[in-house]
Amino acid sequence: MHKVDYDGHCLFELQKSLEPLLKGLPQGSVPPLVCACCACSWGAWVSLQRVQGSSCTMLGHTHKWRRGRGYSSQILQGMYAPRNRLCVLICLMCYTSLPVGALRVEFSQPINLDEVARINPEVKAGGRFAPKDCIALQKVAIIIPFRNREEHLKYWLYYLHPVLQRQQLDYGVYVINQDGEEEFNRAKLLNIGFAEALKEYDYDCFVFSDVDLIPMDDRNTYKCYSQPRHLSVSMDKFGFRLPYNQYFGGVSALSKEQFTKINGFPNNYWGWGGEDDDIYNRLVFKGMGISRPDAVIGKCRMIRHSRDRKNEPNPERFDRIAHTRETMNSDGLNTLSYKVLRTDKYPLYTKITVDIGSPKS
Ligand SMILES: [Mn+2]
Repeated sequence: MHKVDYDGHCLFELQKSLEPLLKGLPQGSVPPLVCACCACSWGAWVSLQRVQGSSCTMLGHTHKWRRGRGYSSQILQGMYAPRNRLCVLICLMCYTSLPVGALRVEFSQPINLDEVARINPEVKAGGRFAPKDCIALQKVAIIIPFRNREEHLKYWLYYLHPVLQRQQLDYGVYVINQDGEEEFNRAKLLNIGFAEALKEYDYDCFVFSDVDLIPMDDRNTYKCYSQPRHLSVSMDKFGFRLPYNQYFGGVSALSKEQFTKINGFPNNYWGWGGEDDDIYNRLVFKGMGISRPDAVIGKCRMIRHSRDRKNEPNPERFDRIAHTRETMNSDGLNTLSYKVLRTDKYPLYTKITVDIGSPKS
């Protein structure tokens, strides 16, 4: 089967759509070539064109062809237009809009989640989505460590669901809620998210996101790369720059393979700070490097807030970071223990409330 990859996000089953078109071709026609993918918002699925020099003649199309804005002759020339041959122009997801670039992100209006669900009708219970008309290249679980940040979560859902759909991901949103009053443990919650999401679906990519970080450009794709990905590279909080080169906090993406290779994240960073540097060390010790979007695409906003109660800076963090190499094999996925207290499937996310124990246990 021919498969076409549009910007790495979605596979389109070309053969099926083409069959009726190919049947109508005159005898002795040269086999068609796939010559372009277009980001279209103009109504055609697949069209068959004869390319002669710089001009294209449309020979047929699957349905609802409408010659709209951005007609494709220049796209054809730019990409792959052999002379005098038939050419198949493919429009993917014609009824879904694709990423648009810079987004306006602000936090002044209160968000009503019923309204957010209403404007995202394709998002299924528990915050699941998959494109209807093509096969997403990655199955992405988005893991959000959480406690008492309902207002931030509303903004996250309001901004991210439309973005993730435009990115054509097969995704699910998992909010991992730490029960009780113990110090917050971000990295352990992320480990739990990994384990719990995998019980539900065969995810191959995991995006770990703080609840208060919103991308300002939807070309910052929430998917995995050949190297672990750091997505929140230019945060407003840090003057839209990386605070330091090794910084891996905020939003990151690891494939299932990358995550298991480092034995997951540490379970024993209680309170604020350090766990992201430990994760960075783990990646480096396993021979991996960090991939990042550029500083424009990587812009994001953090919702301003005061320090949470029970998330004080962890005084042990510097000592722990200094020993990642010795501790990473005996602290992580292989020693993860917790108890799920309840699972709630809301229209826009799955909330898993967990007892994660305490530093002494
Ligand atoms: Mn924050």
